[in-house]
Amino acid sequence: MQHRVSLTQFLIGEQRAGHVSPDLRLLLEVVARAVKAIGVTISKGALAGALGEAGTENVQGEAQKKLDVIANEILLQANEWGGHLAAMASEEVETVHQIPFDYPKGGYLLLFDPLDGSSNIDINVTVGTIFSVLRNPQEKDKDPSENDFLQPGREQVAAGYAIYGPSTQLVLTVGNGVHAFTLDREMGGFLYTHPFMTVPEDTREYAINASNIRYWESPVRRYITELQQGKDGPRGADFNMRWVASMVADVHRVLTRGGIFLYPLDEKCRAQGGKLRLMYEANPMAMLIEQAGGAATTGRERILDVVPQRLHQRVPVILGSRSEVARVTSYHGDGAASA
Ligand code: AHM
Ligand code: MG
Repeated sequence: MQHRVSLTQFLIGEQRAGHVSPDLRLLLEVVARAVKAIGVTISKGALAGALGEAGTENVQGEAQKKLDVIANEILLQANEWGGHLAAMASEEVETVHQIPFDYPKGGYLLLFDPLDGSSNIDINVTVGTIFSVLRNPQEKDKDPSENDFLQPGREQVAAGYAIYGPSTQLVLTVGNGVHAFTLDREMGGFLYTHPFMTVPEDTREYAINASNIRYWESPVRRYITELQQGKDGPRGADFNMRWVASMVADVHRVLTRGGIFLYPLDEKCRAQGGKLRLMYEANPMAMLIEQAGGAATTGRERILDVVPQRLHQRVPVILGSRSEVARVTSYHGDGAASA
């Protein structure tokens, strides 16, 4: 039997190399346990009575699925007691989730989208969990405020996602490359299967919700039109399109074989600033993509440099293979971005 390194062995190695502290290692192990539990519930589907609407709305006015609520509860409960966290923030929770007073507090802040792509749950298509870890800037005995979370993405000490697909994988960075682990369902543990994932510099594949074309700004319309013209157009090559509508699945494809993913600013989402959330969707994905050699921008600036104003702030997202991200970003600089 092939010997594989477990997630625990990998993290202990990272700790010995000085890339993670003991508390961060514990945090990541707890997140891994929580996503295993989420994955089990997802895989039971209708048998667990977990499909369908919860009948509630989250802070952003979106209808919650039962699994949104279940996944959120699993992550909150798993991370409350270990003493590694100062507080948490979630897509499904309006404000900061404080650690109950009977547990010790640690030095980290954890942010997550408990179940990304939840419109795909009921049709049995891949969904995921996205998370981001920041340092708590507060003194240890104080409850962190929303303000303490509002750090630019470049301050993240770890970021990752779990993808619940044909196999369940945990994809992780602690600032030393991107590493993926595959869940061994019989043994119940994550095993190290994809060291140092890299995004190829060039690509011939793009991902965008093309039904929004009439809302796009002119730089995006120009870029996508050129791709669609294929070898008869200015690019002189054919491009393929994929759109799963689960960011985790679309970004995982980009991390695995390259590509460019866009959820740009458009007229439909302009008032909100974008579609995807900065703190627990765009920032962790941008850190992963940059760590894998790709690039991530809003079209106007590097995502990891955006200074957050609100916990649930939204931003435009353009990420993936460097050469394509650079091209569409340069179109934004051509003076036509507001058209
Ligand atoms: P969610 O966190 O509420 O599931 O929303 C985010 C999702 C992303 O996973 C995906 O990229 C996008 O919304 C899909 O949007 P659309 O349905 O407009 O194509
Ligand atoms: Mg999401």
